[in-house]
Amino acid sequence: QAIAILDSGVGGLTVAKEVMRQLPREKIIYFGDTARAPYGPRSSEEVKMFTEQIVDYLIQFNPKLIVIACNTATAAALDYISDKVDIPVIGVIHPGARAAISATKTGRVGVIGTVGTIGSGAYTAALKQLSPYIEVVSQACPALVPLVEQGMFRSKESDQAVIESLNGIKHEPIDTLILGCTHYPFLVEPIGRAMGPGVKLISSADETAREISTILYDKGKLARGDDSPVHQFFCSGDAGIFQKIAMDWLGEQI
Ligand code: DGN
Repeated sequence: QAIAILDSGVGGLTVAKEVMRQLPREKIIYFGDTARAPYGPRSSEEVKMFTEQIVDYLIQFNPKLIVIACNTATAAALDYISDKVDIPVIGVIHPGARAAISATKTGRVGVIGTVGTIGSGAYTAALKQLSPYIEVVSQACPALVPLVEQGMFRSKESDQAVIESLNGIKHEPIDTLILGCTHYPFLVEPIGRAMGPGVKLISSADETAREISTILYDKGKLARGDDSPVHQFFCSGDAGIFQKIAMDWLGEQI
């Protein structure tokens, strides 16, 4: 049985890569809704409906766990999808919040994400639930996802877009910044340069992979075979660009 991972596009590949690293025996079935990305500017009702459609598609493969590897869809649909299916469903917001709480020394944490994620307040709620006195500053960065989806994550345009997007938050006295969108690890270098060495960048991917491992271990469902699994990738838009970005990011043929 595979682990199903979904996102609005290529962003969830940042989580898939970490799952492959931490759990190399697990087979992954990935779905990127590239025809309808970005999800960030859409209403939460619409994102919820899209997420449900993708889950209905993925469930035919009989996965053992579903990862909503998109912060926007996690904020809009995690509870709804968890109630709907009878296998574990995990999102990326709580893992990201946990990693940030472990990392911060000053208790001042920044969050960047899509308009949908930041507008939902889901990170602030998750952080304050873990640590009530944490101070949170947030910034939506709507310009970044479309650049990543076009494969332009190592370009002058994306460097410039990162600088402009972070202009506000880089002056805040934070010591930790959550990359609250699974597309942003593609831009980790320019984001790091823009924020400077005093700010630790947190991606949900590591912690999400650890959570998957814990759940599968508890259920006795970790893969045991010695063969390398053959992963499957689906997207709803242009398969050529998706494949190019995925092979570049994952460093392997797909
Ligand atoms: N990768 C998604 C996220 O983490 O929010 C959303 C990207 C998007 O579709 N705007």
